[in-house]
Amino acid sequence: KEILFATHNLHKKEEIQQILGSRFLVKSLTDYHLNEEIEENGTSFHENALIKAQYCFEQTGIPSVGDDSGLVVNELGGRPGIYSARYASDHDFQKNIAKVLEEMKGKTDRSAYFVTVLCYYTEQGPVYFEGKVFGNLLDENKGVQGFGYDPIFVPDGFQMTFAEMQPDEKNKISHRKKALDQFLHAFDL
Ligand code: ITT
Repeated sequence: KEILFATHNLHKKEEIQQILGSRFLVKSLTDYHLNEEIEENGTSFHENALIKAQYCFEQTGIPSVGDDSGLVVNELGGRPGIYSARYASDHDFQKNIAKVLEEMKGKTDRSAYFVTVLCYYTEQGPVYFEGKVFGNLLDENKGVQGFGYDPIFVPDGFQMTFAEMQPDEKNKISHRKKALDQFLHAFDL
């Protein structure tokens, strides 16, 4: 079963494919030759997920899923939040991590969460699913797996960062996994 995700992010696509398993074939915007940048000017994860999914549905006529995700840090008033992909520099993970670590210097409350909001867009309009995973931020990078802020995030109940876990371990407990599970349940997929 083919399923179209409105993303340009290959790391996301790979994670989604691994989470959904071989029953599904995950396609991205690139696979449909939609190489244009979509302007994500929404003011919430939900709005940005909608912008991506609706764009993709309108371009292809195929029911589409948008994934908008980010890291929400309590001490930073929720930042980087919806600006996670471009907090210091567009998709430069090391610079974005460095900015978060700089702002978190000396802070004792290091709690944060990752969130994924999925928007499934069909001719009937949008439906949303959300997954969160809570944890704490380190003060340095650890591990090389995953992407984005994974090297500084230790999920509750674990002693290692997402970037120190094997991909299948992260994908069992992640925000993206939780959101995708809800999506699958809702449509009995
Ligand atoms: P698309 O919009 O094309 O899907 P994007 O990378 O721009 O790709 P987002 O706007 O949702 O996606 O930005 C999410 C950013 O949050 C992403 O670039 C990472 O820096 C971070 N992020 C999202 N999920 C993550 C995860 O599972 N682990 C670590 N960082 C993550």
